[in-house]
Amino acid sequence: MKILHTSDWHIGKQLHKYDLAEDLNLFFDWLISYMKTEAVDVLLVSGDVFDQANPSQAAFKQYYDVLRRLVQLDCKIIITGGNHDSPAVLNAPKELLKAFDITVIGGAPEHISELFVAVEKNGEKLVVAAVPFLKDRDIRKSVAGETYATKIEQIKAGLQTYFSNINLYYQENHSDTFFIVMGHLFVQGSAVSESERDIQIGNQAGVSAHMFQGVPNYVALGHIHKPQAVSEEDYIHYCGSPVSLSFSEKEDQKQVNVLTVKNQHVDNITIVPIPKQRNLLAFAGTLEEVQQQILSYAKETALISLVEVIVNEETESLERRQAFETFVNEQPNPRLQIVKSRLTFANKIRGASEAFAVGTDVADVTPMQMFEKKLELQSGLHNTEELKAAFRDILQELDL
Ligand SMILES: [Mn+2]
Repeated sequence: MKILHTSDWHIGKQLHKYDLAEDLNLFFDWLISYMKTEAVDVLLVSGDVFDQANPSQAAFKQYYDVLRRLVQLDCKIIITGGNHDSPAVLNAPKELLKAFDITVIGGAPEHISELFVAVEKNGEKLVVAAVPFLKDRDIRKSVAGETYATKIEQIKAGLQTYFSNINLYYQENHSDTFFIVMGHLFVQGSAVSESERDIQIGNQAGVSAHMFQGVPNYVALGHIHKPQAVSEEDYIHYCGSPVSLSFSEKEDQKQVNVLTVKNQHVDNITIVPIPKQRNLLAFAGTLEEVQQQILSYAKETALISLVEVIVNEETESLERRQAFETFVNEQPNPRLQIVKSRLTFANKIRGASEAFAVGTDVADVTPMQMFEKKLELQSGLHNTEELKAAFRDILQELDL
């Protein structure tokens, strides 16, 4: 039996207002042809199907289009909700999709027994615990007046209990059957990228890989966009997002994981690289240097390259600002599009520091100004521009 593990499709995603629907369409074409050729029996989608809790009509259309094509493959499909998904939105067509052998688990159900999906194909059996993203209330009893540290501890303990109950339920009801656990969470030891939105109080709520106790034969995780096996535990895998969703993922080789099960054992785990259809690039330097890089860029991919431009100039001047604006708006290379640009000056006329006088009301200060102020006060930082860029991305992700 062949099981294909993918996650973090983020249908509807825009990269700095540039729609990535085409990237996903090409991935779906590739996925379907791969599944057909390799006769994949089970498809697991481990959360973040949509980018937004309330997807656009175009995003729904893309979702149903790909499901319609997948249904023709005679393949069991299991889809779980991620932190970006609204459980209610994902669950709305659940009963209808059941008729097409698609199981959807949008959010944590009343009882964990409802997470278990038994699959039988070609004389081989397996059971999947299709665990979606777990919200605080699914795993933690809120206590008034609790401190930050204890909240994190509670979430960690809650997750551990939840997953050990999953193991327990499996051992009591399905033991000896090949066992896969799906999950959408941060497991410690994994490297993150800019585009994972951490709802569970940042990465500090990450749990240890030991939590799975070696019980499942394979753990199919979503949430982290950079594909990776978790620490030493080679049965726990993030397959990553199928396309690059942020500039921090520009170097990633995207993949799907294909698990072959024979006689109730893992026969092999194949990492299948997804062909890259678009390059994401960052060009940095003075305006002249960046112009040069952009004009000489000649790589050809199916989709035009998306570029982040970071220009650092010596002394602030209106003329430099205008030259920058003009270049960004009118850059002539048809192989790329600038979707994100920033101009900074080593010598500012008026720095962020002057934006704050003593007694400034916090309501008058933007989060970005606050962050810049914090950086100013922090001595010995060498990567402030990078930090600012990362912070700007976070603000954008959160729509602040
Ligand atoms: Mn995601």
